[in-house]
Amino acid sequence: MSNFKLFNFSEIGDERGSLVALESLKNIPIDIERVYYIYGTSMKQERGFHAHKELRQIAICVNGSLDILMDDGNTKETITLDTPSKGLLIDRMQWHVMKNFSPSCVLLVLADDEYRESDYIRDYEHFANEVNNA
Ligand code: T46
Repeated sequence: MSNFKLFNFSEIGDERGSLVALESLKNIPIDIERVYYIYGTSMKQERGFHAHKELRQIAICVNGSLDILMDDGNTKETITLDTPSKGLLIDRMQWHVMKNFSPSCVLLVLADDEYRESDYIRDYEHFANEVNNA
């Protein structure tokens, strides 16, 4: 049983292809305020290395694949995203590292707030202290 939440989205498919529809607070547990995407990453690059104090996000690999190392301060788990029909909840106070990007990877991220650098914890020791003192 995983400590991290992976959603299997309903696919609406026919001979023309597949479609996934996501609606705030309906089939995803966040109210979407911002959307960004990451692409053009190389296999050797790793990104992330932070946790968010308040921000909640859903990460969806809409093309290609990558691994996301998730760490809530107690449990670490590597989750592979390799289909547009799955979404990973990156909840508040979850350290995450994105790696093993396939050349074609496009990672779409839905976020429930605007960009705020002050919401990031980019130092692992600080993160671990915050989690253990919570
Ligand atoms: C996260 C993971 C999954 C902006 O100006 N606006 C934005 O909305 C975002 C997301 C980033 N930026 C700027 C901040 C940095 O100067 O873009 C630059 C790259 O951001 P960062 O180094 O934080 O990228 P990643 O890939 O390490 O992390 C990103 C998100 O920042 C982060 O919130 O959870 O993807």
